[in-house]
Amino acid sequence: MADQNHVTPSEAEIAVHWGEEEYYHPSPEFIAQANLADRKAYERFSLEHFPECFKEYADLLDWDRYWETTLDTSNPPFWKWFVGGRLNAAHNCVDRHLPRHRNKTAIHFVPEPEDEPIQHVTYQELYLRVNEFAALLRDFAGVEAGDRVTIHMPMVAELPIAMLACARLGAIHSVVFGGFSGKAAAERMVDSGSRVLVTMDAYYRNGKLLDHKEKADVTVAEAAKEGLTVDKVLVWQRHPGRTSSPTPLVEGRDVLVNDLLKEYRHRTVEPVSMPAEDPLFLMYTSGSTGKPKGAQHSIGGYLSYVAGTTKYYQDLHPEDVYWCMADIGWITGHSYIVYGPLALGASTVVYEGVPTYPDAGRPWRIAEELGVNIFHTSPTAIRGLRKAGPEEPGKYHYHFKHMTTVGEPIEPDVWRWYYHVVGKGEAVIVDTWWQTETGGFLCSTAPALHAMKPGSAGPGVLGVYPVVFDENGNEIPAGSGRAGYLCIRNPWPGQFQTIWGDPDRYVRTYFARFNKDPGSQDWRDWPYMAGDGAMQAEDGYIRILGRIDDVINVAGHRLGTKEIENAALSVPEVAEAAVVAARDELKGTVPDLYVSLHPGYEAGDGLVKRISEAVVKEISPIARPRSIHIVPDMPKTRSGKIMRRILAAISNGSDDVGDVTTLANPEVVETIRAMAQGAR
Ligand code: 6R9
Repeated sequence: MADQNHVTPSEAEIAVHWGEEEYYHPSPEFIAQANLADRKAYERFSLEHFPECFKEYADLLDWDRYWETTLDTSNPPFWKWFVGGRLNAAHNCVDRHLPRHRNKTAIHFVPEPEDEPIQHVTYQELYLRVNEFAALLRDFAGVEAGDRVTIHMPMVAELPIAMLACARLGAIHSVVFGGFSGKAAAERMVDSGSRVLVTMDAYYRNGKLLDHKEKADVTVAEAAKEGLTVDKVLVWQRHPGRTSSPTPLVEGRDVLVNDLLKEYRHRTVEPVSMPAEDPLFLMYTSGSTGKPKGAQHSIGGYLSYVAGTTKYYQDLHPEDVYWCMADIGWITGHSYIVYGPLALGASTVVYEGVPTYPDAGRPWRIAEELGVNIFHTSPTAIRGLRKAGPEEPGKYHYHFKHMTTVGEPIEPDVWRWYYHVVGKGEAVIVDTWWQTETGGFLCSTAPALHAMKPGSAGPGVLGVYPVVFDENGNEIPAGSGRAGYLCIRNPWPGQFQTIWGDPDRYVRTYFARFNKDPGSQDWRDWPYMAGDGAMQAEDGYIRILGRIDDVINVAGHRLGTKEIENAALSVPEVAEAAVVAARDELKGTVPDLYVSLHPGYEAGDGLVKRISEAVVKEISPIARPRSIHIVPDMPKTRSGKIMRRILAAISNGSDDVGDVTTLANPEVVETIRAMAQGAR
């Protein structure tokens, strides 16, 4: 068995091999202080005790009114958790900590120019600032419970402040990743019907001050084209009192938050007591169509789940300094920078910029300066830091007890560098598998209970039961060496409630395929299909193989191939576009774009550049294709479907493109291969 917790100090630092498998063990020091050190917890959370076991997570929160029904399954698969309960998320993340933690830092904000001082926002200050902004949102922008508020902001302390202010009012925030284009923000605003945009004038990244306000103007104009009027644009200033964006304010619509806030000084707003099942936020993510979907998360279930998983899997204690180096614009940041740590009254780090600027020592300097002891990041960041400064961590005096990797599969070699060099052999690692839709971790080792295995996420977390199905819905037994569709047998409180405005798509995408009986009210008949391929080893650990749908994971960011293709198709010459995932040393996978042109057009006149710019404008620089190949024709089946499998093989330098005999135009394959592989 993998999960032995009897370790000797000498074993703690070295890999132990069990047959083919490589295991690492937590140190006795870590085990001695861990929040989850008793194996019996897994018995408490067994399916026999489901769903009542999740009361333990909900009891981590303050409830205005306790719930009557732990799980309501009467309208499958729209599960309802903690029904009848009432609470407020901002109260739970801020107010309730004041008696004991008033002067403790809630948020360490680390600005990008390293000479700008770090801001330590205490719980008291957070309380004041959240209240003031909530008062402004309510009294100036007219925001009420249930309204959607779009927040398109960079990584600054004002971002969680804006989120918590919405939560205080019972409004639903929809945070759009700061690096997304104005147009991408507009699409999300229109879908959610939100009339208020919270933004910032500018921010720093890679040594440059980027104008962010200009994106807001694009957002409002694009939203108007779709019939949505944005009433208010609330513009925070990165440097209060001095304008850092050349883009002017629009009279009557835009307002400088920092100025207006002076009118709301010391104003307090009662936290609105909300039903547990009301939405806390929407988080848009990519799926297999061109339209991003708004994953809707509840207040009670979500907050309970992130509090519980932060406590047990991040092993967060009140005295820890915790840094999750993700962006709050992604689900990881929502759950494990903002809501999880703040619900537990811990200190969380929000940093501006990138890990490798001005050099690859930056994260380790921050860790040293703040005394960070729990560190959380992605394989892409680890690969980048290893490449840019393999010896850097050793130069700094920080000590991590715990580290996380999330967002994409991590290569065992990269894992070992993380363990030995970043963690200095002292820190446990959890490889946490989960998704925007799942709210919190689903598969991970329990850091003090299970041995770590490089490249594998681990077993299901407390109360979560993964299963791998084959094409026909038969369970693939653990240890069989066969891959299949990763699913979860049971609901859990962090699970999203629906896709905003599209409940049918929610059922179709995640439940229809392996549902046994559409009329059943038994949750056992409704496994959740994650969209990832996976293998389960004999020890129960899950190894994630990657997406099985039309989603590409670029540096941990989910991008829909259709979204990129649609952007390419906005260029008039482009007739057809196909995007495939190409392996990349740093980012895991990157998009490669193949396009064919309308008759009469030819490549030239900077066409490749225009296509590339269209993708950046419609989505974001992270979606920019690695290469764009203008091909004479796409490989197609006789029914006219583009064979992306063949293009993917070509992009990945494979000599074997598989069977092409069923193609309508097999001869084009060699032409494309010569063009694409010749180009590199
Ligand atoms: C949290 C987050 C979800 C997709 C998911 C999977 C991949 C996430 C992973 C992982 C291997 C891990 N993924 N964690 N793959 N190992 N530990 O990343 O959410 O942005 O929605 O992406 O990311 O493919 O389906 P999201």
